[in-house]
Amino acid sequence: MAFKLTRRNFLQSASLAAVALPLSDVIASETGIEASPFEPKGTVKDETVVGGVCEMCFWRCQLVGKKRGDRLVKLEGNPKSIDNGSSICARGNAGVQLLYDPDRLKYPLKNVGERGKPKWKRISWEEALDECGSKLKGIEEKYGPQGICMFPHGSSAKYPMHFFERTVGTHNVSEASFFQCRGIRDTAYVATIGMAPGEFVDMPNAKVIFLLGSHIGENIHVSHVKRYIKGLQNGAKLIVVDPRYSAAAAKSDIWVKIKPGTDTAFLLAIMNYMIANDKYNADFVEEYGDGFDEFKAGITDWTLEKAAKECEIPAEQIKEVAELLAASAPSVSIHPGRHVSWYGNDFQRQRALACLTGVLGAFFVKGGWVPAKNPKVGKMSWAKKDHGDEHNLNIDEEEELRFPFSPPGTPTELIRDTALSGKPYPIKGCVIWGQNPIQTIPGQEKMKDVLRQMDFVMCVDVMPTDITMWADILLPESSYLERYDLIKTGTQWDFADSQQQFIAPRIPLVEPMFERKDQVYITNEIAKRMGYAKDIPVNSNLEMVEKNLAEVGLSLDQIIKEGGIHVQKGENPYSMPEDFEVVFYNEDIEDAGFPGIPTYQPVEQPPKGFARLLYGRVPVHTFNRTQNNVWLNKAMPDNPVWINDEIAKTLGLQDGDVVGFINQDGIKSRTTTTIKTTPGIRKDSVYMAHGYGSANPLMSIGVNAGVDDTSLMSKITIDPETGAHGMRNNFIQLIKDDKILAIPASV
Ligand SMILES: Nc1nc2c(c(=O)[nH]1)N[C@H]1C(S)=C(S)[C@@H](COP(=O)(O)OP(=O)(O)OC[C@H]3O[C@@H](n4cnc5c(=O)[nH]c(N)nc54)[C@H](O)[C@@H]3O)O[C@H]1N2
Ligand SMILES: Nc1nc2c(c(=O)[nH]1)N[C@H]1C(S)=C(S)[C@@H](COP(=O)(O)OP(=O)(O)OC[C@H]3O[C@@H](n4cnc5c(=O)[nH]c(N)nc54)[C@H](O)[C@@H]3O)O[C@H]1N2
Ligand code: SF4
Ligand SMILES: [Mo]
Repeated sequence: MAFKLTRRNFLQSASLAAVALPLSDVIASETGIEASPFEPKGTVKDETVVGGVCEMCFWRCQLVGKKRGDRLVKLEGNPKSIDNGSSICARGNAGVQLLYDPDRLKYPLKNVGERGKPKWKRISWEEALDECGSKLKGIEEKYGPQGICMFPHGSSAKYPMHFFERTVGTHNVSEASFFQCRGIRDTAYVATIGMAPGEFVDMPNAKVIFLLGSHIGENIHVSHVKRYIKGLQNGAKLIVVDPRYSAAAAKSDIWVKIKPGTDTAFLLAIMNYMIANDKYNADFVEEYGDGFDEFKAGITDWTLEKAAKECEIPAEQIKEVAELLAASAPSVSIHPGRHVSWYGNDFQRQRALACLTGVLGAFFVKGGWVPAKNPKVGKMSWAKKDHGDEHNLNIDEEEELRFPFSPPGTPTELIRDTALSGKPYPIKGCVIWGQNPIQTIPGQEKMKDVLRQMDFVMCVDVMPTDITMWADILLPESSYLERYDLIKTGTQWDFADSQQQFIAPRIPLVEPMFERKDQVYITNEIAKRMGYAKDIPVNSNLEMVEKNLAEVGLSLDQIIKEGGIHVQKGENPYSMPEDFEVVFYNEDIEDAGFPGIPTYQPVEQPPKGFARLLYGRVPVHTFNRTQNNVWLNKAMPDNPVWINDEIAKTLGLQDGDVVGFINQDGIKSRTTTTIKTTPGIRKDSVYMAHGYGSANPLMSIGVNAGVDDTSLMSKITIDPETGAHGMRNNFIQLIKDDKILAIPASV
């Protein structure tokens, strides 16, 4: 989609000019439109305000704001930060445009049309909260607390999530960050080393950085990218395993162009080769390994040749990778990954990654996996009550866990299936807070059916994204630049021997505009109306932050004096806990009915004429949430689909051709995008950036820009150990000029 200068775009770009010129002058002189509500009041002077914490993604870089009068004109990294420092990414920068986006939610709205085809009526907060409180209470009384489900994500969703889970007492809470993102990684590492791994790899000190499907550079978390770049500058070799020539692959020493879904076979062959040739870290395994003999015996099948055939890569390359890792051990950063909900065979792959780190002895050593030791702060929230497990959908009639290695919460699919079948009980109320389950969870039509059968749906958001079209009541939250909020804690980005720690509460940089409210206000008002006034733990976001700081002897005043971030001495990150062990063969996993040794499970292959749909991040967007941001839209207005150049040639396709898609179930994309032909992707797959193709006309910039990858994911795959989604088992054909183009198997 080419950039067009509409009035809307003009106003947005005019606000860029406002950095130099008061906005009212720009608007008045060039358009004759009345002055903006954001016009600075009083005497205009420039100032820098501290205490901002970014939430354009979930990494929470620390910010300062440049203000002219009341208006925020620029965001920068907080120079006091020992995390992101003065750097922020393109999305962080563009936070100013989220703040002043004219399409942002401003007032409580009631849907007087249909779910999915809303007609909005502006209502008062009083009416909106009364409606939410009475509807949710009604559902709780009729069906029990389990009749309410919740889809939360992000910092502001924690407080309401605790209310519904701990106080009201529903188990039916499903966080996107677990069930469609990193939950599998966390529980697989817990089953192997007893803790979740974060992305704690000491890349600055690594001799080798090993990335399996993590495309750092396109996926951007500032301090993480800094670590990675520092490692490369310090001479680390880079191994990238990816079916696509990603930004990371472009920097790599070895690019393993693996067949999608076969990574576990690759990892097992590396380990088998190292063990068979005595190239593994026997001392480490001897001291910290558990079940190593069973593991060793269980993977002997995985010769280089067998894996080479399965993964469609040269045996020589697997050997080269194994040799390089072995020669550089233990200073190797085996990245644990982050978005790992791929194929439904992911728990086993994540276990294999953890075992590979163990075989190399790369835990708690320079250049290896080294967990950050973050400072403690208070965690003021709703008190935990015991509601029993009777209605926990993850526990079956025999009192066994259906998904024994599920991350916290209830697997999304259990909630959706229960809502649709009414068995074992109805789910009739839905609270959505900072998540966009329409574009986040495979099975978009299923999600719509789930929402259709609800008695009540409420949604708290900042933008009119697609999920908001499904709400009965839609509440506008103040953005991360307008509210006090959770405290970001962390450690120095570069893993120095004695890491410093930091504590950075989110402090608003501007007052909330229009009628937007924050999460403590909204949750408390609903809680009061549901009869839970006596359980309310704090009265405002500010009080929550103050109390959490007070628990560690700090105050907001002090932190502001210190420049928005409190820095203190940290601990040596390389010290290993006393009882640390790497469980290579895990009996508990076997007792639960799954392979106790990491095991490769092949995935379904594309049917004839189809290619596998792969997706991922782009540097300038965060999923769908930034799609309406005028700066970011200009940077990447749609999501061109990557297709192998030889395949493209046989189909007569060229760069820039406009195409739509149809998937294996006959589902067509609603919108189109352009073609990007490249040798940098396998012939059996196509790739597109996730998050595009919004359907909500209220997003005047993002609507219909590019294609929504989730809309093409009608096949639902579940990882059997965790209950999390596998999302890369859908297959597509292209549609050009109304003709379906079958993808040749080979050319
Ligand atoms: N097809 C596909 N699906 C995916 C992925 C993928 O790559 N492809 N990635 C997966 C991963 S890794 C993740 S982490 C998840 C992310 O899944 P989501 O969390 O659903 O991601 P977003 O699209 O950012 O949607 C978040 C919603 O929160 C709103 N929001 C933003 N800021 C605020 C705020 O301050 N307050 C409130 N109340 N709302 C706010 C946004 O406007 C948006 O509607 O998606 C997963 N699903
Ligand atoms: N700019 C930006 N940065 C972000 C985010 C964002 O939205 N925007 N989101 C953040 C979040 S919440 C997360 S979880 C992370 C996610 O970041 P990552 O964990 O890096 O996940 P994806 O972006 O899904 O990565 C997709 C990569 O996996 C490759 N791939 C596909 N199939 C296979 C396979 O079978 N095997 C292998 N080895 N590789 C495969 C794809 O080609 C692609 O390069 O990014 C974070 N950083
Ligand atoms: S990585 Fe970018 S978007 Fe994410 S918190 Fe940092 S500056 Fe914000
Ligand atoms: Mo994620």
